[in-house]
Amino acid sequence: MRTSAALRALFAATALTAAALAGQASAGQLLTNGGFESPDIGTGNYTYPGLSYGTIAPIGANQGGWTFAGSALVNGTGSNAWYGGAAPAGMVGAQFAALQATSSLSQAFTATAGALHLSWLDAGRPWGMGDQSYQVLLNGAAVSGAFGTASNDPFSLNTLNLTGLTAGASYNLAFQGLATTDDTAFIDEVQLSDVLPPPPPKAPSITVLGDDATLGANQFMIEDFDHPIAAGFSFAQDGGAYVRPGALGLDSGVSAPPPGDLTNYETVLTGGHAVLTSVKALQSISFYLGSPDTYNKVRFSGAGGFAWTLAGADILGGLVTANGDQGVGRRVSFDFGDFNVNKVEFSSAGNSFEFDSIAGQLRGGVPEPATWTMLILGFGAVGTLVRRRRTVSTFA
Ligand SMILES: [Ca+2]
Ligand SMILES: [Ca+2]
Ligand SMILES: [Ca+2]
Repeated sequence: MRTSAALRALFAATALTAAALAGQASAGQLLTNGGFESPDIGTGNYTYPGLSYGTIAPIGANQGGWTFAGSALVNGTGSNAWYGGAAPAGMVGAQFAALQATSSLSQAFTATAGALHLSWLDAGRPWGMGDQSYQVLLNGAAVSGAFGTASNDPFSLNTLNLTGLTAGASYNLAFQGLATTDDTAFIDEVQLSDVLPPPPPKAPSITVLGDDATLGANQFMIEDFDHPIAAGFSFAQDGGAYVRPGALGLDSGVSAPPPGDLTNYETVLTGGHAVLTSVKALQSISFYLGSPDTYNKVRFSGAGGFAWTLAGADILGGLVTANGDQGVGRRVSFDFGDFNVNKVEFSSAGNSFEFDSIAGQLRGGVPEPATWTMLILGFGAVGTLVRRRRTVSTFA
C-alpha cells in the first residue's frame, strides 16, 4: 500500500535524523555524526574547524568524529554567508558540512563486513559558487569517480558501495574536494552500513491540471475566498495583498481575475505576502493561477526543514510560459512526495500574483471534516456524530 510505504520511509528518515541529531552512530551505522549536527554551532553561524575563520571562536580540526582539513566547514541554519535566505531544499537537521575548493572531510571506521554501503546528500552553494566536484577516498586512495554539484542544486542522495574490505579492520573514509576555484559542495547525512540504506524519500512533483473546477486527486477545498476557510487552516495576508471579486474584471496594471473567475480571488501585489498554514500535515496542494508572471513566487515548507520554493514558470512545472498573459489560467497541483507541508507562502516582486480556490490533501488521505459529517449523517447514527464532532473540534 502506498500510504504505509510512505510512512515506513518517513519513519526510516526520522530514525536517521534522530540519530544524526544525537551526534552518534545509530545501530548498524559505522560513522559518528553523519549529519554534522555536533557540535551545535548556533543559528546564523559557520566555522572552519581548525582554521581561524568563521563567526564563532576557533574549535579545532577534529569535531564530532570528523577531521576537517583545509577550508572544509560546518554551516548552521540561517547562515546567510553560505546560502542566503533559504537553505537548499532537502536539508536535514540544522547543520551540514561543506567542501570548499580542495578541502576534505574524513573519519575513521571499523569495517563490519567486506562490503559496505555508503550514502550521503549533497547540494551546491548558490551565487554561481557551487560548481564543485569531489571524490570519495579510502585510506587516501580514490574509490569513486568524481561526484559533482552545481550552483543552487537542492540536496540529493548519492550512494556508493565499498567492496574488498576486511571485517574488523580500520579504514579512513574521506570526501576530497577537487575544485581549484572557490566552489563549494554542501554535504550532509553521511551513512555507512553493511545494511542497504532505506530508499530515498519520494520527491515532490508538479501536475498542471487545467481549469479551476478540477481539483487534484483526493483534494478538498481549503480556501476559495468566498466561504469560511476549512477547519484546521488559516490564511493571512499583509498590506500588500487583498481579496478582490472577479466580477469587477480587470484592474489594469494591478490585478487581473484568473480567466473565467467571477468569484472572490486573491491578489498579491509588489512586495506583498500571503500565507496559508495548516494544523495537520499536507500531502498535496493545488490552486487556480491566473496571468502567471516571472516574479510570482510560492514556498512550501514543513517538518524536518523541508522547503520547496518555486518562481515564475517553475510554478507551472515549466509547461506554461510565465509572461503575464491574462488569458492564461491553470489549476496546478503540487504533490509533496514523502515530505510533509504545513505552510504555503505566496509572494510577488511585481503586480501581481493572482490565484483562487486553494485545495489540498492531508497526509494519509484523512477526509476533510465536512466529508466526515456527511458520511456520519449517511449512517444516521446521532451518537457517532456527537463523538466525531468532538474529534473534529480538537484541531479546529
Ligand atoms: Ca545535518
Ligand atoms: Ca473564489
Ligand atoms: Ca499575474
